[in-house]
Amino acid sequence: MASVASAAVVVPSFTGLKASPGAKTVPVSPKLATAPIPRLTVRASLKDFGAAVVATAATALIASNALAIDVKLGTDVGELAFEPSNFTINAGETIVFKNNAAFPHNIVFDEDEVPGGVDVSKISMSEEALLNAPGETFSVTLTEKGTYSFYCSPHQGAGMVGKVTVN
Ligand SMILES: [Cu+2]
Repeated sequence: MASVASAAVVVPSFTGLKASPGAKTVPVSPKLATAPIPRLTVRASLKDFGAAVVATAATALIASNALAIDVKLGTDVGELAFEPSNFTINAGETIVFKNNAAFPHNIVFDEDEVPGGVDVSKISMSEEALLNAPGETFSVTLTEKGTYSFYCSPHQGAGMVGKVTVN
């Protein structure tokens, strides 16, 4: 199972979190219409609130999986690499690849370096597809035990490759 989600799209899918973003901003602003400066303050804090909801939703997404590991696409210092690039997970665990720096990136599993019987087209992005936006993610759940190699097609030549062992 694999899915692509941008940070902007994740929240609306959380129908359980209806307390989210803009909904509460409308009732608040009119009450403070006569006090311009505090209103600016309130708006700023509501904006922060929205960001907090997004973060909570993202956490809920991860928590809803039995187990998950986050892999950064591009290191914090901007290197063209997966971080971590060599790691171990348990069968059924989800890998969440997240755009971090130096994007666009993508994730393609090497058909010659996955456990027998695994269809790489079902766990990979296409060679041409790219994660362009900051924070955009690609998630994949691996169920077959063994070693898998993957790469970022635009940056494979620059060494943006990785390996995951599923136990
Ligand atoms: Cu890349």
